Amino acid sequence: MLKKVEEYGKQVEDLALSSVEDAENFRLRFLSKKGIIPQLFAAFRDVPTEQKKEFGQQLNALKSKAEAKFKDVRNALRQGASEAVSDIDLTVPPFPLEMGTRHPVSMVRREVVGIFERIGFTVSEGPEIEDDWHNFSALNFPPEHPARDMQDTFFVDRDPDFALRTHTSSVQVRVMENQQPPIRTISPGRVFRNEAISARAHCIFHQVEGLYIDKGVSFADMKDTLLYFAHEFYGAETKIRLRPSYFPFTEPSAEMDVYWGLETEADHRITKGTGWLEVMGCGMVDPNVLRSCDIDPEVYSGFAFGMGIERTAMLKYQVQDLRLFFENDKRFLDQFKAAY
Ligand code: 2NL
Repeated sequence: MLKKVEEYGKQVEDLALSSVEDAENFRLRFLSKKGIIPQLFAAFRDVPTEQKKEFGQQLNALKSKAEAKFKDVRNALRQGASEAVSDIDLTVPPFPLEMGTRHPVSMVRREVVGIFERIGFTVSEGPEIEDDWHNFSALNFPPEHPARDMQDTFFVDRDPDFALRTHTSSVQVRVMENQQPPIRTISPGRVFRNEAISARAHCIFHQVEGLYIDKGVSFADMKDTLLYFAHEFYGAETKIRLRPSYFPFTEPSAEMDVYWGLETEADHRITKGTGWLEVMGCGMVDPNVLRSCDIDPEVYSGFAFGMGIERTAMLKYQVQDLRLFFENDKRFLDQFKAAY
């Protein structure tokens, strides 16, 4: 028996292990449950008592030697492999992806568009750089109207004039030019005005405009459509009122107010003490505008309306400064996770 242990000891020393397979075969042969060394331990019981001490010592030495050799070889092989391939630990779990949120301007735009889509309006879009005709002339702006001034409009080119659109009415002019009534369209988009930036104004903002043209469309149809919108967007109990106003492209024109209430100090501040809040402009499309687009005002009539998205979002989410919508400050945007 002692001889056998000695012989195995020599084998353990002499075996050259140069690959992962060699090391694994070595482990299976000597160290695994049914390997040589456990078998020798099992045979220990039958060794005569006077030999037990020496045999035990030799056996333990063999086991240590085999284990140490296996460990060394494995470590050497591992190190070699990691140097050859990469030291990136592919088992480390990834960083969790941070959930983003929709921008508040997008949330309001989608909600407003959705409300009008449900009553048959389709979405229309158009270019952000417009010619004079689509942005001004077709919309009944007289040649000397102040909105055409350099101070109000960003011009890209002069004679012929091209400018950044100042409203999305230009999109609706394009729809009317390309399609005879009935027309029911909603035009969301980015618009540009040369204004000083403040808490209430920005040179870039977003609008949603709507247009409905058909035979026999009346001011009452407009009021009922806008009341439906107010109930959907501001709440089922919302009261509205229409105040006379002026736009070059509508006649008559009006501002729509919703009743906001006067419960808190903030209500007093934002409604200037009246309880009423202006939320959009509207009116019956001027016959001159229809004529410009080859629609006969003797046959057709219609209404149009427009609202600012940032302004609407400021009311909905109680944002005090319009500039926050353009700064992309994560601390601001993160606050809309709950609204999305
Ligand atoms: C506002 C007011 C308004 C319109 C937009 C419109 C478009 C065509 C013809 C006639 Cl093609 N009108 N749009 C009408 C009235 C008001 O917007 O305060 N917007 C922010």
